[in-house]
Amino acid sequence: MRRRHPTRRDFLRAMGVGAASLLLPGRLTAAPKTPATPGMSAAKPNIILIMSDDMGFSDIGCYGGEIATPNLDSLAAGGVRFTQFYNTARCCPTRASLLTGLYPHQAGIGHMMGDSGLVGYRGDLGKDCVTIAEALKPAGYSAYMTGKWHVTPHIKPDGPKHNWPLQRGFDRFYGTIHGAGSFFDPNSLTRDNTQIVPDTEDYYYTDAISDNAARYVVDHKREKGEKPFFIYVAYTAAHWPMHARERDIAKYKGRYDKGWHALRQQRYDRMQKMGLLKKQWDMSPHDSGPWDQVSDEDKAWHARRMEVYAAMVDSMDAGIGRIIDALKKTGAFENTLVLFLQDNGGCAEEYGSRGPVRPDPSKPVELKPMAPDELQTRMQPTHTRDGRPVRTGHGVMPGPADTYIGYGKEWANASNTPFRMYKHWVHEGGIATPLIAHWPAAIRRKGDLERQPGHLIDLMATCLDVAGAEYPTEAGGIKITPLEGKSLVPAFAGKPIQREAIYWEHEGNRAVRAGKWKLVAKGAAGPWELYDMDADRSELHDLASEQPERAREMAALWQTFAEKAHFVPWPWDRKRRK
Ligand SMILES: [Ca+2]
Repeated sequence: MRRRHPTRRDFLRAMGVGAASLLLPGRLTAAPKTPATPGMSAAKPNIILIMSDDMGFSDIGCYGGEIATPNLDSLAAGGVRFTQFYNTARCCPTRASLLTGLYPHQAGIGHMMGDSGLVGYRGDLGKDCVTIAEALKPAGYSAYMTGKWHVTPHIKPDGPKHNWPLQRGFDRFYGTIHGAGSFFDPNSLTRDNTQIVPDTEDYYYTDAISDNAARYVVDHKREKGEKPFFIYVAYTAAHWPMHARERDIAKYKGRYDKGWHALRQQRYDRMQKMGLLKKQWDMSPHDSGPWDQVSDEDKAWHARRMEVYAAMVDSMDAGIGRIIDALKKTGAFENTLVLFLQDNGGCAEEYGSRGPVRPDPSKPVELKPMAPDELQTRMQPTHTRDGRPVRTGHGVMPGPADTYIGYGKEWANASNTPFRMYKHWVHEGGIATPLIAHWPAAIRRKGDLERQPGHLIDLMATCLDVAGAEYPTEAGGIKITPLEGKSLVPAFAGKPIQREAIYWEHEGNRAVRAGKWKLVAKGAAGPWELYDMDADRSELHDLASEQPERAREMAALWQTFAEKAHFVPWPWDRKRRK
């Protein structure tokens, strides 16, 4: 057949994209008004959306990790695990996309909280989008949130609050407006609209996020009875700093003494055994040096960094267990859809972990304890509330409140087993996340793996679908950008979701996935790489030079969408923009 100028339809068909998607508009403007799941209870389900921070694809137990996550594993055993779910590679854009069902740039947050003046990069949640909480309200839902917000630059206690959770559809909020901070004294800690200080002597943020979410479940039952609720639980575990309770760290003492290569191999083997990886998907090359060439002193330091990381995940899982207990205690467990995912891949940023120990231990400084009601305003505190200096630098043993460092590239490489790259990049190591879906009243599959690709944009569509809610076309007189995502409800039952493609842009890193093909590039000027994800999900065999026509067509597909969805113009190439 002569195909000198293939049409978009020809192209998508060649990509293996289903015919049904070609007949449907690419964007959903209204969800069905009645729940779409056969056999679903007449009562509207509750929804709990749980997300963790800066964790790799293989960290939790039911995705191959050695970290003890019995509660997540139990949700996985009673529900469905997606093997190809995707985030946007970074904290802010992921949260903007999750909350709105749009690509992050369409919600105004293509990058972080800075305003570049470009429409996709304003750094503050737009008025032409709605949050899941806002969209569910007309369907009778109460909405609560605990944890990390991070979709506005206005983090000061007395600054503008128009984009704080209570002004974006949530009835109650406990958490942080900013995106990172001490786990023992978080900056921008807020209850509803008021910034506060930690309320207990042995405060630990992960526990507070869990316990406030559990409290919302119990309070809701008492105050609202059988009416449905939506809770968004956004943990900061296991983002830097590596902060954990000593008793949790102790559980992992010695667990990482064989080093990062051994850990990657152990996880790879387990993932193969669990069926999460295809046999032909090789392990990506190590991004870390041989463990046996690390000095004994550094081995102890590195091992401790990973022990604390594991402890952070461990305590998050224990907290998820307490939220599940609250659901069971209030009789809500059966008809609650619980979703768990991660906001980006393992993080290779060496935050605070390079260079000499600071402040210089040989020059003691006098620091005053903080007043009991003094708000913490620093992401990285200079000192603990009781007046001890907060230390960074190579060799600082993390865990306690007076330390502030990351876990490092080598362990991030292990977190992302078997994939390449990290948080920031849109190769699989940056964007692949677990997605666990658990809902006893409606999901009949127990412990199954679901291999269809999905993306954060689908979470809004899924919530609307199960709630029988409609996506608005306008709000407050402003036209709302049409929804991008697809409901995952069919996929819960193993049925196909029709979609054309999934797109990424972050810091000039770009990708498009259509069917089994993925085109991906590093940086604004990096060349396109082409991968067959069925054969090579670790992205080790670039087919761009073997299949130049496919690469060109996919690049054109990306460009067309990038222009529509405000990925471009972008701030990464200022010369061209001028
Ligand atoms: Ca993150």
